[in-house]
Amino acid sequence: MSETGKPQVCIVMGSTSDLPTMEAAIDMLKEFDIPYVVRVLSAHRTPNETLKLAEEAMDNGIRVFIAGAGGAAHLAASSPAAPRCRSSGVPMQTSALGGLDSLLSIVQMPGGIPVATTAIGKAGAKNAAILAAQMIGLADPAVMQKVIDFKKAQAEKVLANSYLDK
Ligand code: RP5
Repeated sequence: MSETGKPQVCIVMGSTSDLPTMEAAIDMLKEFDIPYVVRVLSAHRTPNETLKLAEEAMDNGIRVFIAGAGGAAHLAASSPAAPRCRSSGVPMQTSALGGLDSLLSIVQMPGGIPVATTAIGKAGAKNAAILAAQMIGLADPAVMQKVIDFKKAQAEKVLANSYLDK
């Protein structure tokens, strides 16, 4: 938990249709006890409100954006307009092109617009939250310990089923 208890991560998605995917990020932030806010805003449909969210983010205690968007997914570039925040983009799986459209539009940011692009879909949403925890954990040992514990438990689960020839 942050010292102030204020949200440190902003999960933003372009549409409510992205929520089933982005719940994987919400679940991970809950596991790490990282306070968060969730907003639905679109870089294309609500550009002014999206920019306002980015502008106000730092003053509101936000350190990391996780932006989920599909198709021509500009949202991950809009949210990090807040210069002191870090941003991950989660490409949504789309019915038209399977998410390759989302992936390429998020990963191919022009120079000067850093966005950490994750895998397509739920795995990407989960990884964006773990990445956020690792970033926050650099200045918060309690969060970093939770990430370490998570990874240890994950490894133990794999190793518990490692010998299939018994
Ligand atoms: C994007 O357009 C959203 O992130 C969503 O993935 C996609 C489709 O949105 P809807 O038409 O389902 O609202 O902005």
